[in-house]
Amino acid sequence: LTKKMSTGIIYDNRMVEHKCLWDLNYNEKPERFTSILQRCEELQLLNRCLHLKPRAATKEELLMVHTPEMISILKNTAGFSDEGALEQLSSKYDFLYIHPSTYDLSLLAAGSTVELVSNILDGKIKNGMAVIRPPGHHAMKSEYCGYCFYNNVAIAAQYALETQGLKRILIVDWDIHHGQATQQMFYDDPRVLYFSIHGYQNGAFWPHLRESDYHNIGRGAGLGYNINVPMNEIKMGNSDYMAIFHELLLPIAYEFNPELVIVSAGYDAALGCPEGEMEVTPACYSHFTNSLMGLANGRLAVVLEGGYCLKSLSEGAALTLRNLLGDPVPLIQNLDAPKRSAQQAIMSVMYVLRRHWNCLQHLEEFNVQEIKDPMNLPENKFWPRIEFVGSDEKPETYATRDICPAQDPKVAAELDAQLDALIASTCLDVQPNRVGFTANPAEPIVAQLEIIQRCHMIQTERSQTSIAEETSGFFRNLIGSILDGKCRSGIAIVDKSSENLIKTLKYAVDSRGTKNVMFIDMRIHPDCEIQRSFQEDVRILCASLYSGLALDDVEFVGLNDSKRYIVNIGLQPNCGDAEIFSSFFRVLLPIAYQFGPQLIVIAADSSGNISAEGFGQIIHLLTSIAGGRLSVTFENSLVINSSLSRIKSCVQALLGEPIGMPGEIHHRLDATSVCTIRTVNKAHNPYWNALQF
Ligand code: X5A
Ligand code: ZN
Repeated sequence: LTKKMSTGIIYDNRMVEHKCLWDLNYNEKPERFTSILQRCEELQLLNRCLHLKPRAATKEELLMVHTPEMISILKNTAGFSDEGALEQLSSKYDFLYIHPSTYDLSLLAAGSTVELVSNILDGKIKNGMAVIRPPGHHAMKSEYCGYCFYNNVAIAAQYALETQGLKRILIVDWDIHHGQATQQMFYDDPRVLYFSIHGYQNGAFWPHLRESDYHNIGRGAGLGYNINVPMNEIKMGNSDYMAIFHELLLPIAYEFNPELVIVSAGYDAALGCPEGEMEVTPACYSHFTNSLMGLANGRLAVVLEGGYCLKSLSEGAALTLRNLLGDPVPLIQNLDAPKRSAQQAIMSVMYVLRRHWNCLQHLEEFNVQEIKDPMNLPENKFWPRIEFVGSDEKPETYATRDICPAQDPKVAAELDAQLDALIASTCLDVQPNRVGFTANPAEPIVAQLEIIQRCHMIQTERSQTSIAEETSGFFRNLIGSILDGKCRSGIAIVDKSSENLIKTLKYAVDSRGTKNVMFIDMRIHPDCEIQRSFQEDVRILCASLYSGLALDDVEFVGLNDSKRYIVNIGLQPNCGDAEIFSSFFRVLLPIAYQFGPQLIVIAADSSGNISAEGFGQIIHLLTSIAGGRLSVTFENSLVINSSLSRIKSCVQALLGEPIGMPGEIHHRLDATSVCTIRTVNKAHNPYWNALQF
């Protein structure tokens, strides 16, 4: 049996020492660090992690991305007790304070990030989180900036490239500020895909740089490997961020196929953060995290950057860690259409990158009217500073107090109450068994699947009457254990599933009162009977995603009041993972998120053109929804090798173990499939407003 790999955590208690001596209310304050650890402790997450030993970065490591002056200037301040001199030096930089401990702690922050990444690459841990300060993503080659001294994430990425020979690293920067420094460091490098979602406000949002806009997509060999999603409005929330993940980040990430994913994890886009003024809920960070965990064999390093509302920061960070540990992803509700300006940002990014990424090619016939011209922006008072990097326009001194406008106390109290309610309603139950398993007892396939031993057997009485009856008992017990909270998810290998699926779905909604269930038929011949049984039932969404003979019109969306609850994605028999992934990201996943089911039931078999890995990845991505309550039924009529590997990959996904990557998603999409996806998308977008693209 393979050993279950753990989640690492790295931090150093000395990191509370770094503080602003002349402005104790400065946003980047020690309580950020303590509140995160305290929340992780409360949720009993720390004792489940492998604790890595923090260490200082070496000079060689720093010099991989910084100049020698970046070391010496700060080194000269170490232990220095003249507060006035520290304040004066700090004023030379854009948003910065230096404390006598800053030099040592910046080295520790950078070194700990390298340590986290190297432990992941050595296979000592599966994934992990660095709870560190000072943060890093604004620290440029030779300029401290934005509370940052050394670029922790960039150093760790460069370390992975240079000493471990990695060829593809994905850096996701979900901090509300653009990590301009990280962008600069890898701008020419196709080995590092930098993807940042940040506030922009047409340049009015700090750091006020033109280089943060969407048209900056890399240079030379690195062209296409720098992606900025700038947001020009405040109050962006879960719907906007999930759209960015589904429409851009995930398709591109899967096509890029990284060997390592590093997150510049700021929590300043979270609800309540006065810096970001955005509205991402803490639970949404679990979704971000989970959706990246299928990549790179699960090698994911989450590194703290910003986040200045202690409540949403600590909750968001704790839920991120909890997700790394494999706990279920909390539900996020009330997803809506992304805001118009978020849609514009997404479309602008698609437009500039469409020639670089196959997954964006469906946008050839783009409505260019929708795209803002990055060179022709409205006036704003920051433009003189906008070419800040490498220009002489830099001001002599900067403010040394934090000038983030004080929040209206009434608004702050409301936000606080809203956060308390959200935190209280986040379901924290962890089921005693991760994956339930059931099969016809004599089923030979079970003996061939070692991985099944890691599942929880669900005992079922053998039926004396018929196989159909027996199967129906299996299903009921499996779904029952999931709904009872005994198992998080389940898998069944059975005969004669079709007629029993209808009974099972009815059992879930009628007998168990489940509010809504999503059924996904991924078999080569989806069953018309199932769809017909529920075509007028708003509680059950019946989707099919298959590559075989057309089941029904792909434009059919259901009848009467339940229009929208039938989703048919019938792809060409010659399609493969690329087309299936595209339909999944562009249609099925956004609909699934918006539907927000309490339970997902999937019917699968061994046919169709999806690879075992592709299938596992889709199952993994679906575990974000419905709190992970997902059951997969495999038809065993065709017990062949391809079904063995598909079942294995599926169980791996349900167990939270690394799943491989589908091989074939790097080619242009089959034109007919693109057409089908577009048709289904068009048929459904009057009903599901998440489908805007
Ligand atoms: C790491 C980070 C932000 C600096 C903001 C200055 N820096 N207004 O979030
Ligand atoms: Zn930030």
